[in-house]
Order: sequence, then C-alpha cells, then structure tokens
Amino acid sequence: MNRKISVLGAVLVVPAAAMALDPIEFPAFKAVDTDNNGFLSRDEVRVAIPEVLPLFSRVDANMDDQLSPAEYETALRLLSTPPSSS
Ligand SMILES: [Ca+2]
Ligand SMILES: [Ca+2]
Repeated sequence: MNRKISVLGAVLVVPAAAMALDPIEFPAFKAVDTDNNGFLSRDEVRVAIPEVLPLFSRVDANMDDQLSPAEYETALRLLSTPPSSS
C-alpha cells in the first residue's frame, strides 16, 4: 500500500546527496606531486595549480618550502572559501 511513497522518497534522496559535493574540482595531491617525493615544491604547484602559489608561504606551516598533503589541503580549503575580512 505504501509502495509509491517509499519509491518517491528514494528518488528524492539520491540527487540531493549528489548536489552536496563541492562543484569546484582541484587536482589531487598525487597529481600535483610530479616527482612523487610526498611533498609539493613551488614549481609543482605553479605548473598544476597556480592559484595556490599566492597562498604557498601562508599554508607552509613548517616553512620548509614544500607543501605536505595536510598543508595542500589547507590551501585548497582557503581557495574554496570566499575571501572574508578578518
Ligand atoms: Ca614533489
Ligand atoms: Ca611544509
């Protein structure tokens, strides 16, 4: 008896979940790390995702002039967040 309602519910839930994904796509860390040393140099960043370059020093927490996966994630988070006055 309730079959119609449950089918409708399933149809509505799936597209909503898909829409929740971030529409902006950034290259994966491994795709940027072209020499596979586990860190991103400024050159690797410049080639793959130049948008990160201005943030490089800011997200390079340990100041080794390389971005770790966590530091790269921080950069992407900054990029996907609209600039706000702090
Ligand atoms: Ca590298
Ligand atoms: Ca670093």
